[in-house]
Amino acid sequence: MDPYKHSKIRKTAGEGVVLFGCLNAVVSRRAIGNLFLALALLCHAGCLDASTTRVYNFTVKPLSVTRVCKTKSLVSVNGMYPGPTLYANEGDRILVNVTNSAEYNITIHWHGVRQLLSGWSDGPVYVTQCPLQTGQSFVYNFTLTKQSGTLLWHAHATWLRGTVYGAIVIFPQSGTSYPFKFPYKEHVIILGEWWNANVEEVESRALLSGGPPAVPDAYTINGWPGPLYNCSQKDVYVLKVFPQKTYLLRVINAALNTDLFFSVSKHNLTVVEVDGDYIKPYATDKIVLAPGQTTNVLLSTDQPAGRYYMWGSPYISAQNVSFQKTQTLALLEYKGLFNAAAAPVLSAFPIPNDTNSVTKFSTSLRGLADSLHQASVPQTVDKNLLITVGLGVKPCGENHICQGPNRTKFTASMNNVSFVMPDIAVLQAYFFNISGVFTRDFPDNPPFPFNYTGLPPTNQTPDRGTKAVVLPFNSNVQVILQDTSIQGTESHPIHSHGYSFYIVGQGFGNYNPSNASSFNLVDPPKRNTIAVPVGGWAAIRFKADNPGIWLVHCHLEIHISWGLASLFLVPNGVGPSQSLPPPPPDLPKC
Ligand SMILES: *[C@@H]1O[C@H](CO)[C@@H](O)[C@H](O)[C@H]1NC(C)=O
Ligand SMILES: *[C@@H]1O[C@H](CO)[C@@H](O)[C@H](O)[C@H]1NC(C)=O
Ligand SMILES: *[C@@H]1O[C@H](CO)[C@@H](O)[C@H](O)[C@H]1NC(C)=O
Ligand SMILES: *[C@@H]1O[C@H](CO)[C@@H](O)[C@H](O)[C@H]1NC(C)=O
Ligand SMILES: *[C@@H]1O[C@H](CO)[C@@H](O)[C@H](O)[C@H]1NC(C)=O
Ligand SMILES: *[C@@H]1O[C@H](CO)[C@@H](O)[C@H](O)[C@H]1NC(C)=O
Ligand SMILES: *[C@@H]1O[C@H](CO)[C@@H](O)[C@H](O)[C@H]1NC(C)=O
Ligand SMILES: *[C@@H]1O[C@H](CO)[C@@H](O)[C@H](O)[C@H]1NC(C)=O
Ligand SMILES: *[C@@H]1O[C@H](CO)[C@@H](O)[C@H](O)[C@H]1NC(C)=O
Ligand SMILES: *[C@@H]1O[C@H](CO)[C@@H](O)[C@H](O)[C@H]1NC(C)=O
Ligand SMILES: *[C@@H]1O[C@H](CO)[C@@H](O)[C@H](O)[C@H]1NC(C)=O
Ligand SMILES: *[C@@H]1O[C@H](CO)[C@@H](O)[C@H](O)[C@H]1NC(C)=O
Ligand SMILES: [Cu+2]
Repeated sequence: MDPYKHSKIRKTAGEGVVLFGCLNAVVSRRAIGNLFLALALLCHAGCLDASTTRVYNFTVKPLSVTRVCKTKSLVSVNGMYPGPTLYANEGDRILVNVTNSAEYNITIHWHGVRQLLSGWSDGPVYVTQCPLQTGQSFVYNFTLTKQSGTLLWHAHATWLRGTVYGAIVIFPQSGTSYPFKFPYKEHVIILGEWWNANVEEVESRALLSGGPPAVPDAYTINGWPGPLYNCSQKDVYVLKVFPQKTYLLRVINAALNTDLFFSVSKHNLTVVEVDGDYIKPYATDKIVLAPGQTTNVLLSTDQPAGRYYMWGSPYISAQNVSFQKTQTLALLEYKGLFNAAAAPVLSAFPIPNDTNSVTKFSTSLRGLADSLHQASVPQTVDKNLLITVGLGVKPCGENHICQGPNRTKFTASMNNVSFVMPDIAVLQAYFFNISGVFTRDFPDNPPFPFNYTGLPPTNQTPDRGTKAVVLPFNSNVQVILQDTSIQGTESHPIHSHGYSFYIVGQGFGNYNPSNASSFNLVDPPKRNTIAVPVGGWAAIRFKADNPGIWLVHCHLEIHISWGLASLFLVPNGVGPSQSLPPPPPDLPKC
């Protein structure tokens, strides 16, 4: 089917694609004059037709793009940057035929999709599948079970997700609606990074030198950097709005290595959903998203007619690191009379290390947890893990010029194990009993306890391996994620594949078992990516009801390159409804 058939799309010069959103018949009647009225009438309670399978073709191919005075060829999907949006209703099956017509090995990950019993379609390279090599196709096949809101898809091989990314928009199940005021229109806002260099080279140069990676040349909103950058006066995403309406913005952070604040000058944002799960409405002047996080906000166009800048600004939690200190701007432009010669309104940016704002935001989120959207927070724990997340160093090796600390190379680890990417997919090794690819001895606790956020240990070189921790089927799992001060504390956005989890607690310093008494087991937010507080900890809980091999990793791309990753192995339960089926016949081979 045509992915946009039942959505209202407008193309504007220099703007890419704007979704005119999820209108139901009632709303659209008020929008008489809307060119798309006829289409809107087709969509009653949901936005899409009643079919329950949605088919997409993704062709991965080069695209020539010019930004900030630089023209380059980047890897795209279907010649779009950002890539196409996937639209579906909750409960639908999605089939995406991905064909690789680029020169790189690639996979696509459907970030935040639970992949219940469909682990073969998850996407992380050499974890659930071997890559699609040039010329190969693979049909990703999964359902969107009990999730609605905004997620994203992105490449999951090397650093290709720097340009290969797009939104996943999941409307409420047919016949149901949002648990908040029905928006007049809705739009996808994807924050990203632009690199003048080829992102693959940025990665390989960093890994060769062992030092920190180059910083991006710009941040972007829907692929556009905005007027603060050179050659970019016209490269601005423009969102035109009517006054006195409520808009739903689906905000996504697709940056490789940067947490970003997002705000709309002079407007409050009411957060209603994060990472594909509803939360209690929370009003704020700015939101913050780590890479991989998504946030739906309502925006009321209640200010005087005019032009207001929306912006993305970096949140940098690590000390003494270089970063891109600029901001990406986009325009919110009211329909109506105003002085078009006046400069658009621009509110003040936060300081880059504004951890106070980040803490206020993240600790204010509460799961919706009403009678229709009940929370199922595990009240008891069967499997308890304490996992340190942090950096480290490794020896330079001979004949190298190493640019890490003290002429070493940077590395990173979880529980002192730096993840080694195998060359056969772990899920295949698991399913077909191929030995020598991974082991099941990832430790439940740090092997040598130390003052994690105090003075770092002198030996900062972790162990290496492809190690999984086994989570018994249907067990209630609690993981305390603990930042370390090794090579500096930093907020690591930890993402789990195959599971969303409840964030039951967080704090600064070292986790203390007495902290469990103040966990929120009533209405915690549910996410797939938790930004562990810098120099602190976060506690997450979930039920291990999805058999398979699941990558859990830092979503700062340089950190996963350095090994900040591990594997959850969840064995089958009883019978086919609790077991991972065999791989699809077209799964790429190594
Ligand atoms: C996908 O591509 C196939 C050809 O490979 C074509 O027959 C089909 O119509 C396309 N489907 C969509 C939804 O574009
Ligand atoms: C996927 O798309 C490719 C390229 O168009 C095509 O050759 C292949 O037959 C398609 N696969 C399926 C299952 O439709
Ligand atoms: C998708 O997966 C479902 C469930 O395993 C299966 O029944 C169906 O045949 C698959 N569809 C395609 C096109 O592979
Ligand atoms: C614009 O270009 C100048 C000259 O090359 C450079 O010094 C400056 O950093 C650039 N500004 C941005 C925001 O990239
Ligand atoms: C935004 O919210 C704050 C706190 O609730 C309030 O003081 C302020 O007036 C609001 N601003 C706008 C523009 O609504
Ligand atoms: C933020 O950075 C500035 C400049 O480096 C520093 O002076 C300040 O103490 C930092 N603030 C916090 C909250 O870390
Ligand atoms: C570099 O090595 C010296 C001497 O061993 C040590 O004191 C210092 O902390 C090291 N620096 C870093 C950044 O690891
Ligand atoms: C793998 O080993 C398990 C346990 O020994 C066995 O039940 C299963 O059939 C084996 N799978 C394959 C594909 O050989
Ligand atoms: C850990 O280090 C911090 C920071 O130096 C210090 O305040 C704290 O007392 C130390 N904790 C223990 C148990 O030594
Ligand atoms: C990490 O593992 C290495 C290798 O076994 C060991 O030398 C080092 O002391 C360990 N460090 C910590 C903090 O556990
Ligand atoms: C965690 O427990 C420690 C020790 O009792 C306490 O100092 C700290 O405030 C607690 N943190 C949170 C977030 O509850
Ligand atoms: C592409 O993938 C194949 C199969 O895993 C592998 O043999 C090959 O080395 C990969 N190529 C590159 C450039 O990584
Ligand atoms: Cu990290």
